[in-house]
Order: sequence, then structure tokens, then C-alpha cells
Amino acid sequence: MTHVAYIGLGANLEDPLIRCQEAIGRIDETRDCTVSAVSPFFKTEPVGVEGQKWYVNGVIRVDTRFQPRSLLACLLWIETDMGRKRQTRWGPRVIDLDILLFGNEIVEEKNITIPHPLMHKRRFVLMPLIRLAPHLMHPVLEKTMTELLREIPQDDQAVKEMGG
Ligand code: A4P
Ligand code: MG
Repeated sequence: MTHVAYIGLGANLEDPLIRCQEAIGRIDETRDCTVSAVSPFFKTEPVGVEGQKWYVNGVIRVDTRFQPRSLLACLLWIETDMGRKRQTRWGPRVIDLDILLFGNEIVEEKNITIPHPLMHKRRFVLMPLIRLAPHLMHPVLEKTMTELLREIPQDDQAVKEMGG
């Protein structure tokens, strides 16, 4: 049985776009995951902590035979293997991989919350996500991704699509 999951990628240290592309390659190489779509990438103003470099953010769609916990374990392993050291929450990172959505599933356990609890407040998530799935319904809020994006104030967080 395969599930469709959406994964958010973020990086703000050296060569962030290359880091995101490397992570996509690694996810696709995983036996139980196939990357089926990649959004455009965006340069985004840091949210939560001031004085950091801008991020590069994007979203991918993955067809996976994993259950949510195994998918998260796989993503955390890729983050660690790519050299991520966990320091401050919301601090700079070589790569951050978050499960945004996993089919229509709602998961609320100790180390895993799906849908990602902040995704609907973040332009750096929704701008790339609507390029892949504008009509997709948020299973808790019961609004589409496009509707959720409209609810975020325009001038709140700067997000610029990258060329090429
Ligand atoms: N975890 C629980 N649910 C999930 C899920 N759905 N997906 C747990 C992924 N992880 C999930 O995350 C901490 C723990 O969350 C994981 O061990 C996992 O068990 P983390 O990645 O170690 O820590 P973090 O990323 O610093 O914290 P958090 O809460 O995940 O932060 P966010 O929400 O990822 O925000 N500004 C811009 N412009 N772009 C960004 O990408 N990212 C952040 C980090 C802040 N500001 C940003 C960006
Ligand atoms: Mg994270």
C-alpha cells in the first residue's frame, strides 16, 4: 500500500539549494520512497529567530510504502548523515526535512505531529506547496492549501521565487 506524503525542505547554511537537491536525491534513493514531484524553490526570510541568513525552501511529493514513523526516522537519519547538528530550536541548519502531510492522516504522538502544526501559518511552506497541490485539503482545518495561504498577511514573511 503506498501513501502520498508532502515533505518540506529548508536550509540556510552553505549552498542551501544544493543541500536541498542532495536531500531529494537521498529520499528518492530510499527503497520505500519515490519522489514524484518537486516544487520550485524560494528564498525566504527567516521566521522565528532574527539575524540568521535567508533560507531556501521547497516542497516535494513522495509516494511511500513507509508508515509515518518510519518515514520520519528515515528523514531524521538523512538530516544527521548530511551533517546536521541539533543546536537551538529554529536555529540555522544544513537541512531540515519536515513531514507536512501524510495522505489524510492525523497523527498526534510524542515525537510526531501530522499535519505539521505550523505549516498553515508559514508562507515558506505554502508558497511551494500550492505549486504542487493547490486544491489539497488540510485534514484538520478542512481548508485547501490555497485558502490557507490567503489567510496569512501578505507582508508577514518575505518569500521570493528562485529563477531557473
Ligand atoms: N517532529 C514532530 N512532528 C514532525 C513532523 N511532522 N515532521 C519532531 C518532522 N519532524 C517532526 O524537529 C524537532 C522534532 O520534531 C524532530 O525530532 C521530530 O521528532 P527538529 O527538526 O529537530 O527541530 P527544528 O526544526 O528546529 O524545530 P521544528 O519545531 O521542527 O521547527 P520547524 O517548524 O521545522 O521550523 N524560516 C524560514 N524562512 N524557513 C524555514 O525553513 N524553519 C524553521 C524551523 C524556523 N524558521 C524558518 C524555517
Ligand atoms: Mg524540523
